[in-house]
Amino acid sequence: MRFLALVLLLPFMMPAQVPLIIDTDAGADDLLALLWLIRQPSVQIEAVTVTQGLAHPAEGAQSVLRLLEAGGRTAVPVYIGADRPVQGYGAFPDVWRAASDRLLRDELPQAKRRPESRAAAAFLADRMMDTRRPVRILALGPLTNIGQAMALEPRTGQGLRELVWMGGALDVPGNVPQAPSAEWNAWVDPEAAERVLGGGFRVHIVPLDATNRVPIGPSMLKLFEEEAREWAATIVLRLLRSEAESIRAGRYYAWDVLAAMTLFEPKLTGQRMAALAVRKRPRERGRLVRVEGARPNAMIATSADAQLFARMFRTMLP
Ligand code: AGV
Ligand code: CA
Repeated sequence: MRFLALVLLLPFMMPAQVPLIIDTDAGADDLLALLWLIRQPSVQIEAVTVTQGLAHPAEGAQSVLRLLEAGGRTAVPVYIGADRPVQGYGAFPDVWRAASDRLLRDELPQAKRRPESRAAAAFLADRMMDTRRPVRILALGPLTNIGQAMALEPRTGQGLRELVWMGGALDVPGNVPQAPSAEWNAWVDPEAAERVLGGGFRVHIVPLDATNRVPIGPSMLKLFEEEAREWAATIVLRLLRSEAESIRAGRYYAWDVLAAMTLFEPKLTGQRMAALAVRKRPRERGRLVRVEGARPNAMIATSADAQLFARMFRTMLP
């Protein structure tokens, strides 16, 4: 039994050598996740694709370029995605979007490089088909870019080793006021999430069930206020400060950082296979549900180890 569990889990413990594409909506915790990954020397970041979500893609790409340059990863191409979800008009609140668009503008100089001219979905459609060089995707926002890539190239996904997505809520309440059982990334583009769940490749979801266990509270902010000296720690501090209000109110979590860390530390989350579907009708839009009797199509992170998370997060203080 234990052997069987290990065999089933094995493909999810990915070696760091498989290159990684980060698909992000460039919010504050997205940039924390990107910074954490930049600082792992073993990670081969092949590209960053910016999706609509918290930031607008063109603005988000500027934040990503600034951070990559500061971290010395100047050869990583950055692709801009479409401005609208695959279907519908779901969008994050304007105030969140405006704040996300401005991230790192005062902290880091404008990047010397520009984003690629090719659209994110076109790049992904090709890359996800290349079976000679398998790749992983870490998706940290609405799945628009990947959903679009799948529409462009129906055979795509064969070259995708694994897709890890921060999104959804399964056995816990959602975080979208207008659809209480949905999580934001799923609610903004449920059609894209549905395509990904039906893609036939390995999907690993890090939903609110797991991220609820890793709040970033006032004590973490205080720690960085007191100890941040080196550049990366200073950037962490600035990004946390931009969310100080939510942090003090107990409403801030290391959503995307947890998803990034699961690529390295299988012990960080409890995991289980599940057969999932996503609802699309207005009141339930973006809600993840289990499908009785269907074949499992995703691995779900069901919980997280808060202490291990805190230890890993503190490595950003040198
Ligand atoms: O629902 C979690 C997703 C993550 O990808 N995002 C934030 C992370 O980037 C949406 C979100 C939920 N609550 C938020 C969010 C808040 N209070 N501020 C900004 N974004
Ligand atoms: Ca995000």
